Amino acid sequence: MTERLAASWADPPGLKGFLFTVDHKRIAGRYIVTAMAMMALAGLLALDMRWQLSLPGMRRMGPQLFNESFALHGSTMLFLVSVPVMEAMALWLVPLMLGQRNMAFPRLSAFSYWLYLGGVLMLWVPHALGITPDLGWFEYPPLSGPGYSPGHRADIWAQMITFTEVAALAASVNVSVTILKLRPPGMTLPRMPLFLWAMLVASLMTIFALPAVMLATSMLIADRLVGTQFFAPAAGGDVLLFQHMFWFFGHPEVYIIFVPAVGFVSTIVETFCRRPVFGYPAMVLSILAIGTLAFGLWVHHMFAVGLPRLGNDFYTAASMTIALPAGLQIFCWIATIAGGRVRLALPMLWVLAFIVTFVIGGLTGVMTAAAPLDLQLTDTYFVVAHFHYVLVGGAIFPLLGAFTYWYPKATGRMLGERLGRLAFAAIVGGFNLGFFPMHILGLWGMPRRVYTYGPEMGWGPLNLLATFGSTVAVGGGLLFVANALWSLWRGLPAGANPWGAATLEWATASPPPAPSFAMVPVVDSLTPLWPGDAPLRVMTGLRDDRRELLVTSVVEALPLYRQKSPGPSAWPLVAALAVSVLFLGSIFTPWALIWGAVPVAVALTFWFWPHRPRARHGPLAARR
Ligand SMILES: [Cu+2]
Repeated sequence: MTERLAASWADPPGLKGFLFTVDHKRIAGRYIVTAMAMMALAGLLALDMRWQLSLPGMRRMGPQLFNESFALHGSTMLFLVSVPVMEAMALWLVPLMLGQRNMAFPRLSAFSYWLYLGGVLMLWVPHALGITPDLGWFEYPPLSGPGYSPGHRADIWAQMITFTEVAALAASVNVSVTILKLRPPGMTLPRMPLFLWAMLVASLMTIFALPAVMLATSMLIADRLVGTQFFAPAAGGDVLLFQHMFWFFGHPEVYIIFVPAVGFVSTIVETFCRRPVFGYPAMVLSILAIGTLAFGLWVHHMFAVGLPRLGNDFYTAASMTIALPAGLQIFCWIATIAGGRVRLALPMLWVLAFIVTFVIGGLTGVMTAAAPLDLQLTDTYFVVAHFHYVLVGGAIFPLLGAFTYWYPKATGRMLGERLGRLAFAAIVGGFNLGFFPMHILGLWGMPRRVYTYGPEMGWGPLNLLATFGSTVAVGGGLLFVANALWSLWRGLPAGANPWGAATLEWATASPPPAPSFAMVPVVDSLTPLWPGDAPLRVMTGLRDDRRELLVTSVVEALPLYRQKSPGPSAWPLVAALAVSVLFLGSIFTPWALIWGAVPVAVALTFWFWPHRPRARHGPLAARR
């Protein structure tokens, strides 16, 4: 790597570099750390609630505090952890896996992070001040409307959504364009790693799903602030409209979280079985099928609201259909494992835990997809057990596996193996001990969202077991964090490719330098780094005295042109601050939309001010 190239991509030193950086690796790093910190807080909240429920008639938490705790836990996990952390993994990983030096829109990455941070502060600063949203993670009207929720708790929740969803939309646009336009020469669509397919589909799903919930929460704020009647039946509004819009986002959201996990699992399985994932075309098609079908089943969250019978039947059938592509993926992974030389390293253990746990969650999903059974199970602990199996087993376990797998690439050190196995055992064992009994509690009729229950119900022993399991799992989580911090300092040095993996991110040093790659690699197979393939070829021709990326064609990845890539900039941060002020102000006065738009417009004007490079090299720079 030339010194000139490194200098062109280096950030300014100190605070300026920290605030103005557009390096996808730095931005994604802080995105992941913030999301992991949120996950730790949400986990501790959950533990607090579990202790309250451990014995009948406990008095350590009152009903109001319990309401606030589960609302904060759910909102944090769904809006501030799951989707952001997947976007963040993509921000870090996608350019590296493409052999590229940055995202397609580097300043948009920075804007996305700062706005996400705004969403974190929007929920947790009021919590610290004692104004915590207390209506669950979906805040249905009329309960969240002006009549039943005075004050600003409901607005805080609704506007936190706007922050995080704008951030997620920005990241998704960025990720999908990067995958489509910045692939290295030779990486045609059929040679694209499954992780990139998964992130492409998840990003497109985000772009389709998220506007619905932003619109719903904005309408809720309008109902509360300026007296519109969108959700007020007395004035011709419709309360169910909110539920439809919410779940039109809410169901695909589950898959927006799960599909990236499919990418993690496929990557890890490939590396530790020493063979490409069995049935690549079937995998790609099933990812696409999930991405499409996920938009046709949201009503299964509303079976109990009294919709027409035929509607319920349709959504039952649609919900069961999506089990087919998901099942197909499970079989492809099992076939890969069965036919490969499996190495049970730590990331692979997480994958095995994922398969077992996710299959249990999928089966209970098929059960709740049946409208008649769902009428019995809805709002009981059975549903709590089901979605924790799906979300923790289907997304968090693969995420922790991915974290373990790419940790050496990001830090240059291996994650401690012994402590890692201990944390793994505690998390997976504790999780199953904690959540499996909830299926039975739900079948016995224990409702969700109760802060306590009487001894005569007979729910005490299983709740105690659930609390014990959750405590072990949270302890395992803390061990995982401790291991990550300890390994940063004491982990064994990792080379460029410690796992012997096949994808391009392992072709550069660990951790990757600021420009990531000295040259653009050229790919001629699915597994360019494995022996049996020709040594990696590279392309020359990008300038090293300024930031440039190679843009290629969408299907064939043929080189098209060189594109100037922007350097560090203050404007993403300023624009995010201006947007934050607008969002915050608009829960107090509608005028914030008008006056708040002025600083936003100023920031965006400077952001998009065209910079023509001055001709410094005579004919070369003047060339088009
Ligand atoms: Cu659903």
